[in-house]
Amino acid sequence: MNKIRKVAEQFVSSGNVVNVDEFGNGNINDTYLVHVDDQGIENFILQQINTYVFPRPKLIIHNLRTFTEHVNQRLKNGGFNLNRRWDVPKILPTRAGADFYVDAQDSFWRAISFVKHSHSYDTVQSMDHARETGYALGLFHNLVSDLDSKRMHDTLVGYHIAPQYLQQYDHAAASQTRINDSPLVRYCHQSIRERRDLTSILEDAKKQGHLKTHIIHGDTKVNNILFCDKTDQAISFIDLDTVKPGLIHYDIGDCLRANCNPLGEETTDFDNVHFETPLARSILEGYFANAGTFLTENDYAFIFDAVRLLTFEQGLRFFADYLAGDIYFKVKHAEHNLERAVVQFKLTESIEAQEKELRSIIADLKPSG
Ligand code: GN1
Ligand code: MG
Repeated sequence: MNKIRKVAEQFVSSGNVVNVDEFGNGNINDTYLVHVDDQGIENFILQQINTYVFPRPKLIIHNLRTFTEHVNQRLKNGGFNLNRRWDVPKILPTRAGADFYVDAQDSFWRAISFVKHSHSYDTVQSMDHARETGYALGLFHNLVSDLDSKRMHDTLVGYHIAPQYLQQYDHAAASQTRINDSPLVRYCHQSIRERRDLTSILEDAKKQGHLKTHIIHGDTKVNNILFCDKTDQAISFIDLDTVKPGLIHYDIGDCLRANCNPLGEETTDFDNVHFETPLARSILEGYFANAGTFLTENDYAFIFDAVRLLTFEQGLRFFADYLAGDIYFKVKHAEHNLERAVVQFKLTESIEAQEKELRSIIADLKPSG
């Protein structure tokens, strides 16, 4: 922690760093909460960007600047009648006035402000909470719906492009880095075999012009949303490294995948993994309240496919990483990515079993006219 404290000091112009604590449970970057002793200087978030995953971290900083300026402008002039706080974390400069710090080992660090009087949850707590979660995503999409995609870089090439994950899986399976023929491994291969044909559904729709590129968040788990300590309303969306051009369906699908799974991504109680459709209804209700103004007929038509695909994709990503020897996601033990993959494939089965209900919820909530 001494080394990290030294890095933290680079972002403090007055006062001392008194403590640095590990923060959150991200699978990619290392995140810390830095406590500073000077009154008037707020505690802040320090992150070491994983440059294996994000090989061009300066693009993240560029996007963050463009995004923040745009959103703050929209909040000022956009005619929003929000009746709530909505905060965007700020990039904090180093003592030298830069947006990031590169240490002697060439590691890339950046600091962002901590949104005051807020808290987050790892799982959705109630129907109201689910509605707030959807509301936050809808507001996020709304605020960037007029941000020109060309002004934002691709910080993570191939992210959420499901056919590319399928290729990576095929490659990892063929290279046989990890030889294991357990029932769980066979189950994963089988799950992929049965669904390979659906992998390109969103990319095909994009190519055919049915779905258009927007600015997306990229990682819409509920623990990336901050809630107000006083009102418990959603007040900020954090983890902005993957804010970049993409399909809003990646976000909607991923939001339902991540947040309608009460047992969570890390469970090993595989037989009880299920998709909680009533939560999906509440999330979509909240989402449509803010997104109704820019969604098209085709956008609605592909929502079910997105939920199924993004869940299958996450299984594919975990399993391909397992087969490749755990090079992308952080793991706590040798079978961790395999177990995570099984959870996602079980969740995919549960989504497929409820296709009719889900489609009718979407049709039901869709504004008529
Ligand atoms: C990664 O590190 P974290 O938890 O913010 C991943 C997401 C996955 C998620 C699964 C850049 O996000 O795509 O959905 O793990 N982020 C990246 O928990 O790959
Ligand atoms: Mg993330």
